[in-house]
Amino acid sequence: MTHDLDTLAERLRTGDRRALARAITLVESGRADHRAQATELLAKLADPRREALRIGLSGTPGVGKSTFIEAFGTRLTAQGLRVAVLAVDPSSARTGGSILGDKTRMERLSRDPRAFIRPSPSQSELGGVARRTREAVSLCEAAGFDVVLIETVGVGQSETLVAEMSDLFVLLIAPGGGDELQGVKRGIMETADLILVNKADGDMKSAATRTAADYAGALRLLRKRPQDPQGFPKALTVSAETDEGLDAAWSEMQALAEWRRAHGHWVARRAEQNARWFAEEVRQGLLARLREDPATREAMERLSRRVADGTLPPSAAAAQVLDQLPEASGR
Ligand SMILES: Nc1nc2c(ncn2[C@@H]2O[C@H](COP(=O)(O)OP(=O)(O)O)[C@@H](O)[C@H]2O)c(=O)[nH]1
Ligand SMILES: [Mg+2]
Repeated sequence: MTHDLDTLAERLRTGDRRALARAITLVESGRADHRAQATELLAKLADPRREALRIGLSGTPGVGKSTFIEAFGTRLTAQGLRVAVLAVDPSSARTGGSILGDKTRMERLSRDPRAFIRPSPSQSELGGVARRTREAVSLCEAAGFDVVLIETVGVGQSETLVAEMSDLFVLLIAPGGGDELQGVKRGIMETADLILVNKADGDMKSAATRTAADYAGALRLLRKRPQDPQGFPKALTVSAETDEGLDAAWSEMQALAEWRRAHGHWVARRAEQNARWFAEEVRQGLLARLREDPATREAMERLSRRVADGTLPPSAAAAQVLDQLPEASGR
């Protein structure tokens, strides 16, 4: 298999999309032998010189994410850039429908030789989705993609998760009637680098312009972040249908990315993200070992009954489990 992995790594480095798809399937697999291969493959491919602009994109269903990615992605590939699209949708196992919709809305991009689109796997556990997605991002970078768009629906933790693995975080908003600011959680406003009010066309154009002005006002009230130049975060109008504002949005993204590179924020942010993933991998690995250890499992089952009936506090039960573990160096 090592030989196969070498071949896969080599093909992937040339930008071969089938090799990339195979590699992502490997990192998505729940099988232990696949996990070991995935880890080996990622180590083989590690190359800090291959770096894409990672753009996180979030927005509620129907706001136009798929339409935006199709239009925006196509503009980027027309400039010669290679664009990968990954989706994070922890609910896709339940709904299933969003992928079907995406396939028709991203028809042009999915046929574009400079693009690669990977729908969310039918996996519901957020922890698994996080690992799979950040590893898929690394694979896209190793394959030489210039831009990686990471799309998520604006529900629950998936939004935070995507923001934490992106260089830039873009929030897509629909034009509204004035009370729409309340619909966006403050935490998400604080993570956004760019707010794009989509559907700024036809009847909705003036509403979109007002909404963008409202958001621009709200953004000015937020605490200034060290990773932002003057004027950021920004709120702009776009239309994924007429392409209006898409070039301006791309210019803003590039300007922000360049400023952050020049001022050390880019490197610092990536280093911090890597450190966090490393700690998370160790944490997950330890938990997996605990789950696999028969004595620990037996103790947890036994104690959980007493915790459940209230005869033992959870903290005391946990202390008993931890106390019976071998010393860290004892393995
Ligand atoms: N007028 C207008 N409609 C749009 C625009 N972008 C998306 N839509 C429409 O909004 C609906 C939802 O779009 P979709 O891309 O599937 O949204 P998603 O659920 O966020 O991926 C579709 O009917 C699109 O045609 C836009 O810029 N202008
Ligand atoms: Mg969609």
